[in-house]
Amino acid sequence: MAVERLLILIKPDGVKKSLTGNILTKLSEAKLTIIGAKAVKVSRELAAEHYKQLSDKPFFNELIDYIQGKMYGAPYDRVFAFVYQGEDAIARMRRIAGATNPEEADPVSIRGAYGRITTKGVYENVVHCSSDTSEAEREIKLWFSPEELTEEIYPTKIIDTTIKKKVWA
Ligand code: IDP
Ligand code: MG
Repeated sequence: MAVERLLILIKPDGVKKSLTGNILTKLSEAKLTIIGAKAVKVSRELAAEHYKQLSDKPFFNELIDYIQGKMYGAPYDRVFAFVYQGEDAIARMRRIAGATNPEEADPVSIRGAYGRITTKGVYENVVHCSSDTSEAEREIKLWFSPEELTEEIYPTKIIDTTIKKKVWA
């Protein structure tokens, strides 16, 4: 079995419901290593890029609002993003997360225990979990820069930039 990495997001409904601790405890059953972690205010561009394979779905606009936490407002309009690494990581984490539809998810999984379907029909299922290695690589590179991870899991390169950068005043 191979070492894999994946992106986990605690979605804004998980943040709003104060489930961060419960979710991390449940995920820790998989005995994986966290190699990146941060809080993110999700821009519309990031949301649309993350879910680009679902752009033709009837629920796409609601899904983008949901991952941005639009309906919750501050201070819940954010996600907590993690990169986990370990043996067979993707299947193990998806088992703990549960099925996409929270009503069909195993009741002891995260989505089964804490998810719901909104009156607008959005599956508020508390966590995002990459579904295969290529999706995981795309998502990790989208959400994290190389220096935000404790391991160099993909090839990197050094470039010269003249980009303005915000630093502490
Ligand atoms: P996944 O999150 O289990 O990988 P995907 O099919 O990649 O499931 O869908 C991404 C997200 O879009 C889901 O987690 C859920 O929030 C939402 N979603 C997926 N399918 C539906 C649907 O049929 N109705 C409403 N929301 C959905
Ligand atoms: Mg998916």
